This record gives sequence, C-alpha cells and structure tokens, in this order.
Amino acid sequence: MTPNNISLTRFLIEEQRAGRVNAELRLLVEVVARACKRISIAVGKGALGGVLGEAGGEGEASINVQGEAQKKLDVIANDVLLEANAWGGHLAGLASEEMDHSMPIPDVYPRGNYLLLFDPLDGSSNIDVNVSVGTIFSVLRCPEGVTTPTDEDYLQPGTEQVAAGYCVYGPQTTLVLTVGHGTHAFTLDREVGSFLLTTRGMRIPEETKEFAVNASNQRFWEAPMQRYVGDLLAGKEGPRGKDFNMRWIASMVADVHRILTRGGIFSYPLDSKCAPKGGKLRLLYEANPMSLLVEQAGGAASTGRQRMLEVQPTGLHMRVPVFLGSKAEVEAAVSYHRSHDAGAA
Ligand code: P6P
Repeated sequence: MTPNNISLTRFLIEEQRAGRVNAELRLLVEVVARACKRISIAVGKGALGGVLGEAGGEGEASINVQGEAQKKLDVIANDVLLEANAWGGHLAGLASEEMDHSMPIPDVYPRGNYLLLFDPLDGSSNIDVNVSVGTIFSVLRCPEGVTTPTDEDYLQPGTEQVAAGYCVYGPQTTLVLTVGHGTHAFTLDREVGSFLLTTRGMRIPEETKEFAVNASNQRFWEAPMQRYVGDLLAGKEGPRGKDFNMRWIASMVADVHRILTRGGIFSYPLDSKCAPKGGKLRLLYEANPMSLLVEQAGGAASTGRQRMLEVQPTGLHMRVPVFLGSKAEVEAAVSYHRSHDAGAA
C-alpha cells in the first residue's frame, strides 16, 4: 500500500517531470478524473437523485447505437464527459459507446492532439440494483495533419493507446490508470475531493484459481470454450489438477478491478447469439483500454486467437471476444482455441 499523500495531480506532475506524459495529456487525465468525480456523485445519489431507471419519455425507451435501452445515468454520464472535455484544448475529438458517430471538438474551442474514447457508464444494467458500475476511457493520438477527425481516425489498434483507465463506482470510487508505464490505482478522498494514490504498480498474479464468465451462455459457446470451462469445473480430479472458483458481476469494470487486485481470468467469448456481431464487448471502449491496463499490470489479453491490442478495428463499435487477466490462465484458454483450430481431437 502506498502512503496516501500523493494526489493524482502530483503523480501526473511527477510523470511529466520524468518525461512520461506531456502537459496536454496530463490535463486530459485530470479533466477525465474530474468528470468521473461528478459521475460518482450522480451514481451515488441513486433514487434520491431521480437518476434510476431508463432514459426516454413515457412509454418509449431510448435505444442507443448498441441496440440497448439507455439508462438515465448512461445519458447523464455521457453528457458530463462531453461537457468536461469540450473546452480544454487537449482533444481533437471524442467517441462514446453511447453515440453513433465520433464528434470533433466544436469549432468555438481550440483543438488538441488527442482522441478520447469512452464507455461513460459500463455495467449500467446494474445501476438499479446498486451494484458497482464504472466509466472506461481510452486515449489515442489524433493522426498527423488531421484537424477535424472522423470515425476512421479512431480505428487504431490498442497498441496505439497513449493512456487508458477506468473509474469504478463501488464502495470506494477508484480510478485505475496507465499512461504506458505501469497500472496505478487512486482512491477518491470524498472529504477532500481528490484522488489519492493507493496502489503504485498493480501486479496481476501469473496463476489463478478464479474465473469470470456468464455461465448461462454455456450451451451457445464454441467447442474450445466448452472444453476449457468444462476442465475448469472438473477441478482437481480433472485435467487442470486444481479446483477453481467462479465470479460474475456482469459489470466489466468491477470484474476487471477484482482481477487487477487479486488475479483471475475474465472471459466474454464468442457464442452463437453474439457471434454474428463479432462478440458482445466493444473493442474500442471496453476491450482495448482494459487490455492495456491488464498488460501493464503483467497480465495478458486476447480474443482467444489474437493479442487484443493488435486487433485492427474495422468500425467504431466493433465487438470482440475477450479473455484477459492472469497471464498463464489466458495462455491456457488460448491454447484450447489454438488446438481446436488446428483440428486436434
Ligand atoms: P451479460 C455490461 O453491459 C457489459 O458490457 C460488461 O460490463 C459486462 O461484463 C457484460 O456486458 C455483461 O454481459 O451478458 O452477462 O449481461
């Protein structure tokens, strides 16, 4: 545990002094963190703030580009992030899981060199039942010479991310961040209103006995996934030779935070329901930022057949299968897919 006297601001200034971030990226992270504090307050009010339930008027739900019914807090969180990032001059544009297309920073404001992508409130189906949710963000460079970015400019592989993070709104509000030099956790001191460094250099144990998957999809999984999970469930009498525990919060931010904290493997594999869309989880807003955080913490992240961060995006809302967490366990899951694809019995 790191002494709680290093604020996010001080951490970023020291990263800048060390040449690991520039002033513009430092401002970007501070602005996103401030927006997350505002979202945390809105989430924390719950029914008292009239923010539960679905967005849209009487009788008609508001459906987002993902085809999902938007929650009021999805819209609130999205608006908070749009407003906070519009005027600072650090962004050329931004893209949200909740918006059909990306949005250049309005002409009335100066534009910067970065592109911000975010899932403003991930896991929002959990809001009404008071389970942890979170904001996920990813930062790319705006391509050289591009002053008005379009959707195409965001289609960069995850290795191009210069920063990524999430803020989990749970018993604590915790910001987890990487600027490419380790993964670090900052816990919100609500009395002071500052994020304070609580873990410098999170490390994911290489091995694990804990897996996270929505097991209700088991009958829809591909064969290698059926076999992989079947062997996990067989425990120490089975081929893995050890017993496993299972967790599934259905809020990626909460599941990934547990894995960054104590290890594990998170998987949302292809199944026959989501396969036509390429998977369930979004590459640019969920898989890539989480994969960078996990790799920076010594873990691994894969589609089951390819390193996640090397996937070339083909669309702003591209979906992918996801396996991420403890390195040895991700490699085990990948080996089941590899031997299946090689035609092994
Ligand atoms: P399911 C939340 O909607 C989300 O995008 C992730 O946060 C979460 O891991 C997953 O979907 C949950 O999916 O099918 O279990 O509801």
